[in-house]
Amino acid sequence: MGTLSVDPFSRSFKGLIVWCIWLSLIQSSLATSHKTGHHFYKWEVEYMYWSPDGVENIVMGIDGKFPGPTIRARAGDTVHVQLTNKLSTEGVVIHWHGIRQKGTPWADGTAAISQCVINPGDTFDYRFTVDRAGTYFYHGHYGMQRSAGLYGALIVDLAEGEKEPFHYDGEFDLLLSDWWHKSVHHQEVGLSSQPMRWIDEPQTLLINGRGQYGCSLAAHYSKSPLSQCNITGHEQWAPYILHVDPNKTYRIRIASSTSLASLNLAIGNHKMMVVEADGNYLQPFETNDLDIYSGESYSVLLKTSQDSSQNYWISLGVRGRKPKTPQALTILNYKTNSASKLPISPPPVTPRWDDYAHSKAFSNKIKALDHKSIPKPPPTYHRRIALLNTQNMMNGYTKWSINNVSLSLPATPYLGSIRFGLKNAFDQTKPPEDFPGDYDVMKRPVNSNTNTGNGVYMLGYHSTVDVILQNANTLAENNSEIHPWHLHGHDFWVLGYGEKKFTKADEEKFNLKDPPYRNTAVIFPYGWTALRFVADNPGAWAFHCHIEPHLHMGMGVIFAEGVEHIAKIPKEALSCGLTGKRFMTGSHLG
Ligand SMILES: [Cu+2]
Repeated sequence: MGTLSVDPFSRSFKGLIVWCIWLSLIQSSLATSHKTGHHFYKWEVEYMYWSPDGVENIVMGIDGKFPGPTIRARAGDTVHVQLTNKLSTEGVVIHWHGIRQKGTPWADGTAAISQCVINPGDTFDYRFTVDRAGTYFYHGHYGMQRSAGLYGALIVDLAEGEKEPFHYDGEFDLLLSDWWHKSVHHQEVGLSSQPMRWIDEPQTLLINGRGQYGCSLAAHYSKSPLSQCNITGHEQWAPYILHVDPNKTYRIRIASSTSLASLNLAIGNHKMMVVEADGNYLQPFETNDLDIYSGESYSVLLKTSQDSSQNYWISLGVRGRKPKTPQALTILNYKTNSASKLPISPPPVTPRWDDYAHSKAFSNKIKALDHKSIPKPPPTYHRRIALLNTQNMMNGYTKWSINNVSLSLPATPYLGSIRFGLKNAFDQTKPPEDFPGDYDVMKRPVNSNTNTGNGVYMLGYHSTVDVILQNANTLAENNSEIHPWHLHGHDFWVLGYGEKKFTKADEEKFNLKDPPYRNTAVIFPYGWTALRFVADNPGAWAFHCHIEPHLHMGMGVIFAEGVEHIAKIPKEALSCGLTGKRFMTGSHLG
């Protein structure tokens, strides 16, 4: 852990040498084989006292850690997490974000979709293959447990003998999040009250679970009057420092698990080369600052080629919403200096929150690398689904809706109810494929009323599906918001972004040559985003806005395909709702 005063590299040098010799012996014995590994973790999820930003609060931790432990495996390995719920008063599940769960759709960790929640005291076994190298993370997917702090990093290295299309000497992993002092239960009750009480902006941005509320990070050097700002390096909220050697190349893996905030990261005096997004290689491009939305991950390469007699600020700020949250700061420490030496150049300034031209320019630079690991998009689609994103009212409650349906999850997980044909488990009417042609996306809804629903978009197995995500004005005049959409079980090609309402003519501008292959893509205010994917993964999959309060207020849909091809679903995944009742009466599920 990189903290102010502890140098991880010198902690146990002797032990390191012994370990290196041992490791090289093992590696030479494995050099000729391509053995896949098995990683077993026994985890307990519980609430615990923690001070993520210097203010004591409760967080949802794993095995006494916040954020949860990092999972590190190689492509092709099996990960087995035996998860026990120690929360006492609520259920839990964990979603492995970016892992496609081929052949194990019940391990996707989505409550009411792929499994029943794990009850207090119960244990559930997540077993899945990590089939592709990349930067991923995991997080709670029940209620708003991501906001409660249930997340951690999941890094998949290349299989033995494979090579990255770029070189680096060292690596850092940054998991970004946002933090509220108000408890997640308090936040949730506000969102589902009448009238709604919005959660407002986060108090603090966290880097690897560490932030400094009410401190300018620089302040602790100048003796701030606030006790939490006098950081020695051992506090739970001491910044995660990046200690680097001069003239090296570092890979910085960055993932955003924020509940709400769209972020921008910059490193003073240094440019970054962006090389990976959501587990897929990109055509490398250089940038001064990186936009990252909730649910996305990137790798950037950093050359430590600047004046090594100085340290530099790394800043993280909010985009897309009026900023009420201070920038998070940490330090890029050239090891030639003390980590506590204050940078002489000021922290990079986050681009203006509403400079969407800057955000769009960044998104449009993202192109897939021509690489054997990334498939090319099919030239045409079988089915196009247009999804209009609106904010609505329902009996005085505020909702988010897709084609005027606000998602309300059923009691029986879709995976079980579709597999076993339990028609009473969810709406059997097909959700709408489109929205009225005369809908004015630039204005507030004429009729703001909406309905809840939980129907499923049943997709033809192996069919190519296009999704047009259409943004619109919210309930407030002259307002439209950013929504990062995340697809479970698949990657999609991002064929393009556009302004205002999507028209047939926009199709001409689709990028079919080198579109990025990702699992999360943003829709900009008043804009549209076009995606294409192949429905080749049997299962029931969520497709939703990754802003947690938005999903909680209904901003998502369910896709399902090939469910009849799914082998035996573990009973423990389906021991609730109508599938659970079948177990109780002893009747077979199928
Ligand atoms: Cu949203």
